[in-house]
Amino acid sequence: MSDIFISDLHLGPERPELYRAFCNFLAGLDESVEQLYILGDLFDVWVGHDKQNHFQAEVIARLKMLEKRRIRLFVMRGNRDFLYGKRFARETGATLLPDYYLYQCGAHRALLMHGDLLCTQDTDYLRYRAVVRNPLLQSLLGGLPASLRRGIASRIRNKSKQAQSGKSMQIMDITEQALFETTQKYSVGRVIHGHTHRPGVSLHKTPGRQVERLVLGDWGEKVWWIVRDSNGFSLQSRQLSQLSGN
Ligand code: LP5
Ligand code: MN
Repeated sequence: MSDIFISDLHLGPERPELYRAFCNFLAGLDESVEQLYILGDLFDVWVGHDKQNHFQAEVIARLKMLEKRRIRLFVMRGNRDFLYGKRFARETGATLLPDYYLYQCGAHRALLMHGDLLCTQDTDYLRYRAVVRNPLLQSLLGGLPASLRRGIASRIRNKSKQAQSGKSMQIMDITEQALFETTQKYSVGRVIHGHTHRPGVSLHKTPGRQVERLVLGDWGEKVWWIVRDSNGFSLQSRQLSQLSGN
């Protein structure tokens, strides 16, 4: 039996090859797969439900199909799609996960996160995050027509692009201090996250403790996923073209 973890697919109607890879990836999950975890940024931008957006409905329908195959779906919010709520959960059949979630299967344990909260040097982003995650602001924005919500999202994207051009790669990466503090709090020696788009497996050591970090890559040139089976966790990838049929 196995569980699969993916993140940062950044699906959108302007990237049909990603959507095809996503459909083929889901279709290719074999019978050993019991649970699929999506750790944020499934969509490139999610501004809430949008009737005009047929792409949203297609992705939701694909996810819902997992139910019939008895694959349980868990979805975490990312920084591009933090507005998921009960309706998204109902329509996809997913369980929405909190920002920190302790995954456990027998002796296999890992703290699941999107990854942005570990980037503690990116203080501008964390300030912005606290504003847009405010439930009151979200319910106000949620009441706006979808076209307005799309407009706000695109302004935030532009501001973010500008801001990022002035930030170093180091500022936009996780800090070991946050990694050690967070894993200590959850008494866990392994973290799985995405967000940084810097896939890899690394071991971080501090006196008396060590933490394994598995970072999922974003879907682009390659498709990334982690498998947890009886052998433990392993990060895997394939060329996008092999899955998208291009
Ligand atoms: O994702 P990535 O890698 O491009 O960048 C992130 C951080 N940026 C963001 C912003 C997203 O790119 C855009 C999100 C759009 C979703 C919109 C949904 C909301 C719609 C609302 C309508 C209902 O997350 C970037 C990090 C980077 O990761 C690396 O970790 O650095 O952070 C920034 O660049 C943020 C800037 O530092 C500050 C941006 C200020 C924006 C101010 C607008 C405030 C308006 C709030 C009220 C609507
Ligand atoms: Mn992200």
